[in-house]
This record gives sequence, structure tokens and C-alpha cells, in this order.
Amino acid sequence: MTQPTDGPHYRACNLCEAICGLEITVQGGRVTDIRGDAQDVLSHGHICPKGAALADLAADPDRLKRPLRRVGEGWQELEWDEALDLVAAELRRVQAQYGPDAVATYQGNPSVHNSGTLLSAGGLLRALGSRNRYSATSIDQLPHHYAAAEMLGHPLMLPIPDIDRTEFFLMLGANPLASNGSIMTAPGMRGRLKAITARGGRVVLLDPRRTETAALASEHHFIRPGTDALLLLSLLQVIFEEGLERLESLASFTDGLDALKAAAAAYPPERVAGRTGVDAATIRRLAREFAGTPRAVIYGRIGLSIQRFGGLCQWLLNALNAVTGHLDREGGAMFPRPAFDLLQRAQPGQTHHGRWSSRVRGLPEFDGELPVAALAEEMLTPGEGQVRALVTVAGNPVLSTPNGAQLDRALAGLDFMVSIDPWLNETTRHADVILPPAVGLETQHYDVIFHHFAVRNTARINDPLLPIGPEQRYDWQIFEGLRERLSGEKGKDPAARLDLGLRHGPRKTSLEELRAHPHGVDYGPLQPCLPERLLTADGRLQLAPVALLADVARLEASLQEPLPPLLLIGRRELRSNNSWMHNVPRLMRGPERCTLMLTPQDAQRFGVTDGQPVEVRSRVGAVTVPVQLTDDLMPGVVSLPHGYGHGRAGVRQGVAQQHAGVSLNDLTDHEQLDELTGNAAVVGVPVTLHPVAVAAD
Ligand SMILES: Nc1nc2c(c(=O)[nH]1)N[C@H]1C(S)=C(S)[C@@H](COP(=O)(O)OP(=O)(O)OC[C@H]3O[C@@H](n4cnc5c(=O)[nH]c(N)nc54)[C@H](O)[C@@H]3O)O[C@H]1N2
Ligand SMILES: Nc1nc2c(c(=O)[nH]1)N[C@H]1C(S)=C(S)[C@@H](COP(=O)(O)OP(=O)(O)OC[C@H]3O[C@@H](n4cnc5c(=O)[nH]c(N)nc54)[C@H](O)[C@@H]3O)O[C@H]1N2
Ligand code: SF4
Ligand SMILES: [Mo]
Repeated sequence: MTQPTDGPHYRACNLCEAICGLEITVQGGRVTDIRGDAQDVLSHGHICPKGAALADLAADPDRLKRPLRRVGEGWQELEWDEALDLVAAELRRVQAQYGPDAVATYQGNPSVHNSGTLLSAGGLLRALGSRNRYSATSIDQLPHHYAAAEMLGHPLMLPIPDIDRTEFFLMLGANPLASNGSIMTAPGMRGRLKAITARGGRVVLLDPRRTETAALASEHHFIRPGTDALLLLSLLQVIFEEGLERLESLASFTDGLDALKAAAAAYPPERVAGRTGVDAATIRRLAREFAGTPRAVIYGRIGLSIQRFGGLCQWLLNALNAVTGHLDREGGAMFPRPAFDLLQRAQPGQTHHGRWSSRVRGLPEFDGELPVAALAEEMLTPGEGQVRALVTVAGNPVLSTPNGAQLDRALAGLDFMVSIDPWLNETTRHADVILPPAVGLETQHYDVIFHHFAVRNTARINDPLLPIGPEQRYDWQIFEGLRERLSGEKGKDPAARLDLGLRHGPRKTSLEELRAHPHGVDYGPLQPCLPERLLTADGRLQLAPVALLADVARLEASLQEPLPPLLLIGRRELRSNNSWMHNVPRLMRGPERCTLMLTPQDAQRFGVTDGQPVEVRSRVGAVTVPVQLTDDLMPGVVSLPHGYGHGRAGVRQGVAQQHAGVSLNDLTDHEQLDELTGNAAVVGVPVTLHPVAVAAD
């Protein structure tokens, strides 16, 4: 590929789930401007500060382009063939000595934002044949997959809020004004939320913090972290008690209504008000409004997933939408039908769970993966089956997984580690070899995953804008190169697979046809599709799956536990992307962002003051961080952003290191899980605060 031609170029941003269309101006072969593409069929011109920084990522002087091998305390550059040969030989050596499971893999978030990575990583994983597969899924959306598999028959049958047609949007544990929306691909959330109220509808938010999104909502209520499942059961209780349920046409293919009713009966609002912090009258009113509005939807995102009852929460959200006639209905929760459809060839009753377990704690597999909260102990606990080597792909688990400091220590003791990642960060600094792929504007990308989560059916292909040098490789070339060396199987170009999937998909399109539409193709709003697309073994919608019903007992038991005096939650900010965009100078301007938010009441209780450093302690660790007083938080709750902690030795990201901050996951506890799904529970961590004496000089 040569330098891009001068003039405008169109492609989508691949940094977050909003997949905004961009208009990128090139002059003299260089990117001179990035703005929102007003003609994009999904984003209509929306952009955030990160999209405008996409070219900075490719130009970052700290970004790696050639393979590196660790030599003592330093690094030496390798040629690609030499590097791939070395990595394959080392992985084979460890597997020959200790068995296939001795090599673990961890796939991080950008794996799903780069179709070359997404479509090719599987070949490498199969070639390795290890059961020690981990990813960011189990500290993210695993409970959504679990509930979808149990109720609808496939982990990817995820109901998506039909936000553009709803009149009542009841939202919990999401902050789309910072995150730009998740499991709800809807670029321009500010405009879409405002449109709801402009057409006479309402937006209601329950969140322990009065967030950027709360500022736009019709009403916001504090809710105590980790108690959402109680509130959701209580909404159901009111709906059933008052006879507000109306399954309508879902009734002919739905099972479990009576069992659901029986489970909810024990949770009237008066019983959960104290624990949740939401008063009973409000719960009753919200239940009536939600059930009584013809076009309404309830949605809960990461605050509901990364807690101890994540599986229950996602089940109850789906159940609430179903029993009020809001599932698979306009303005409710609906199912997208993307041009490249991962569900097209899915067979009914093919979900996988618990086929094997982790060695140390016996945690069950889900869809081929083990919970990431178990990764460090699998490395640190000696014995047969111990993990001795690790492959990381597009991930930074030292900062992003619970008790990251423990994992940090575990990585230091591995026999061999390889990281497929463009930066030398807190995780990849432990690698023996780093294989850096091309990034962002250099890659070809089609949003295989996010069209499955989109509030409207659209498609677009994003061809590479910037050329790569002879010293660079794409992710897929790295995977295919390793796979070929490990298994002898010849690699495939993911573009050919994309094209095939598009041709045989529900839209019968092709890469060529998508290329003719630089602003994307619009297939229209979401359409009802049940019961035809149900993938349960018996073709019926399950409102009360056995495992989920049984898990209510664990929630009930939690009511006996005393409430800790202070609970820690995380937060996201517009100009960050998990742990990895802190090296872009234009995104790091302004006041310090890695602060501990707490209320003035709690500050007084713990004897700390605004701006002062405080030591935050949890069961597993301690960090020292400046305090930021705010009234926008529920008393008894403190908040720290996730993705910081760049002060570790050996990191090579100059700007990020100047804004090092501390890692939230040095406080989160690998033993706190949603025991049902295996997802990490990192919100609602009990902590204590300890004033730090400031040196006199
Ligand atoms: N306490 C707490 N912990 C959390 C969360 C939370 O809310 N609270 N959120 C969780 C969630 S939702 C997620 S998704 C995880 C994220 O966890 P991870 O995925 O482990 O972490 P990221 O910070 O997204 O790291 C992305 C890595 O990918 C690299 N990268 C970027 N682009 C590419 C590419 O195209 N190819 C390759 N090979 N590498 C690339 C970056 O350099 C970086 O090292 O964190 C989770 N951890
Ligand atoms: N700018 C930016 N955008 C991002 C990311 C990023 O790091 N930065 N990360 C991307 C990723 S990987 C993901 S998964 C998405 C996540 O997208 P969102 O789910 O929108 O994520 P957050 O902004 O973390 O919002 C979670 C909210 O849950 C609240 N919360 C915490 N605990 C609880 C609880 O127990 N109950 C309730 N009801 N609420 C709770 C928090 O206060 C917070 O406001 O964002 C994506 N987009
Ligand atoms: S909202 Fe997400 S997809 Fe859109 S420009 Fe920002 S980072 Fe990119
Ligand atoms: Mo995520």
C-alpha cells in the first residue's frame, strides 16, 4: 500500500463500541484532520476526543513496530521470521515438557475492535490446544452471555435497547456519556437520550454516582453497589402483585412465568429499600411506569455485570423486558440482524458451560474460557498442570484484572511469555518476546461484534488508510505465522473470510458492495424475530432457568451480611480507553483524573480533606491517591477510575508515566466473584481510608 491520496477518506473509529464514522483529511500524504462523518448512516457526524486522536496512536514515538526480545534488563530487536520461530519453539518446548494446558492465553478488549485479530486469533488458540484460555470477558460482559444462553439459547442472543423508539429508558450501572454506550452500539448517546425526553419520554438512571449521564436523565437515584438484583426482583414483585404483566404474543413460546413469580414474591419494595438505598415508593412507581409505558426498556451494563450477582442481574433485566411485553418489540429490547451474522449457523441447544474447571479453585469454564480471576493462582500454585507460559493478545491484565499486583508477581515467574501488543506496558514488560502489530488507521476492519449490538442494522467496511512499513505486520499475520509454525496449517487472510460471511449472510452483500458505500449501508431499524430466532433446545424462551433460580438463595443469604462502611466502585472517563490511551498528549491535558472521589460526610468520618493524598486499603492491597470531594456520590461509596497505575518499572510510555496514577485493580479482590458465572466482582469492594501525613518540606 502506498501513501493515502490527498482529500477526504471515510472509515469508522475502532476504539469503542460506538463505531463512529470519521471523515479523515489527508494532505501531503499525512492525516491533517479527523472529524465525525456527517453522512455516516449510524453515527451522523458524532465523534469524541478519542476518535480525533486516532492518528496520534499510529504516530506515537513509543509505539513498537519491530519484534523485541528481552536480553537481561534490556530489549533487542529481532526480524519477524526469527521472532516467530523463537516464539513457536518456546511454546512448543513448554507444552512438550508440561502438557498443552501449561500455556495460557489472555485476550484483551481490542481483540474485538480489530476484525483481523478477532477472525484470526482462534486459529492460534486451536493450534495451542490449551484449556487455560482467559479473556477480559470474565471481568466484563460474561453475565450477559450467561443469561442469554440460559434464556434464549445462545451467548450472543443479546437483547439491545431500541433507544431511538423508546419512550421510557430505565438504565442501571451504565454511563454512556463517558463510555459512549456498551452492548448498545449507538453513537451520539447525548443526542439519542435527549431525543427521548424531547418526544415526551423519560430516562431514569440508577447509579451509586450522579454521573455525566445522570445530568441528562429525567431522574436519577443512588443505589448501593451490588444490590441491583434485589431491586430488579422487587420491580418484578410489584408487577406481578399488581397484575401488570402482559407477555402478549410471547406467551405461546415462553416457560417459567410461575416460577419467576414465586421467586420475586419474597422481595416487596419495603424489604429491599434499606439494602438498596432506593425507597419503596420510588421502586413501586418505577415498576408501574415501566410496565405501563407501551414502548419501554430496562437496560443494565457494566455496573451490573462486574458485581457479585451479575448473572442474576442480567437474567432479571431480560425477564423484566419479557414479562412487560417489551422484549422483541419496537422501543423495547430487540435483536439486531447484522450482515456478517455469527449466529447464522448456530444450532439450537449448543451452549457450553462447565465442561472443565480451573485446577486450583475449580471454577467452571464458560464457552471455552476460564474466569480471569483465576489466572494468577494457576501460575503461582505449584503442581501438575501449573501454568508456565502465557500468550497475551491486546490486553493489559496487570491493570485490568482483579488483584493485578498478584498477577504482576505471577508474570515475573513464568518460564516464557509472549505479548502481541503495540506497546511496552505494565503487562508486556514481563514478556520475553513482544510481537507488535499495526494499529487503528493502518488496519482493515469490519465490526463483526458491534453490529450484533447495534441499535440499527447497518454495515460498513474500513480499509486501511495508512500504509505499514516493511518492518511491520498486521495482527492476523502474526497469528497465522505462529499457527503455521505450531500446527503446519496454512494461514488464511481474514478478508476472504469476511467476504464469504457477508455473501452468505442475511444481507447477501460483499466487501465489494460495502466499499461502494463509504458512509455505510443502512438496513433499517431492528425487527421483531421471535420465536424464529430462539436457539434454546426446545425452541422456547426460558424465563426461569434452573441455575438462575437457584442462585437467588445466594442473594438471599447476602442479606445477612453486615454492610461494610465504605464500598469502592470504578469509573470511566471520556478521554480514556481502559488502560491504554494515556500516552496521547492531547487526551491527557487538564487536571489530574486519577483521584478518589468521596463525599464530604465520608471525608469527615475518615479524617481526610480535599486534594490530600489518602491511603486506600482493601483485603488484598493498598494504594495512595489524592482525594476529590464531591456530592455526586452516594454516601458510603468511593470511586476510583480504572486503567491507571503506569508507574511500574520498565513501562515505555513517556506521557502515560507522567500521569501514572494508581491501579484500581490493586485493590479489587480475585476471590470476589459472581459465583454463578465466574465473572469477577470488582464493584462494591470493602475498603478503608487512612490519611497520609504530607512531608513538611
Ligand atoms: N476494576 C475494574 N476493572 C476492569 C473494568 C472495570 O470497569 N473496573 N473494566 C473491565 C473491562 S469492561 C474491560 S474490557 C477490561 C479491559 O482489559 P484489557 O483488555 O486487558 O485492557 P486494555 O486496557 O483494554 O488493554 C488493551 C491492550 O491492547 C493493546 N492494543 C490496542 N490496539 C491493539 C490492536 O489492534 N492489536 C493488538 N494486538 N493490541 C492492541 C493496547 O496496547 C493494550 O495493551 O478491563 C476490565 N477491568
Ligand atoms: N471513554 C471510555 N469509553 C469506554 C471505555 C473506557 O475505558 N473509556 N471502556 C469501554 C468498555 S471496555 C466498556 S465494557 C464500556 C462500559 O460502558 P458502561 O457500562 O457505560 O461503563 P461505565 O462508564 O464504567 O459505567 C458504569 C456505571 O456503573 C456504576 N456502578 C458501579 N457499581 C454499580 C452497581 O453496583 N450498581 C449500579 N446500578 N451501578 C453501578 C458506575 O458508577 C458507573 O457510572 O465502556 C467502553 N467505552
Ligand atoms: S465514541 Fe468511540 S467510536 Fe466514536 S469517536 Fe469516540 S472512541 Fe471512537
Ligand atoms: Mo469492556
